[in-house]
Amino acid sequence: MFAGGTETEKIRTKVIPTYGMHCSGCEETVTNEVMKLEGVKSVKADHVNKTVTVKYDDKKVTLEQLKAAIVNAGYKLTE
Ligand SMILES: [Cu+2]
Repeated sequence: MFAGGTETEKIRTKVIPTYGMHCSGCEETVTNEVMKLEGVKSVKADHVNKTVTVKYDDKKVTLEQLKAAIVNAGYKLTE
């Protein structure tokens, strides 16, 4: 176990169902858009499973902002 982790930074992992991705190009588009947000640690878009998995610091960015970025990239959160 690492020492030195701070309690002020709280990393959450959220799997967001995302529709409209058809290829790795789409995954890249979504990833780039979500990565622009401050506090986002990593993004893994998966067009086969229709999910975007985001690791983020919930003190810096909200789930709503993550969802807005996905919509902004041109994809949908519901079928
Ligand atoms: Cu595509």
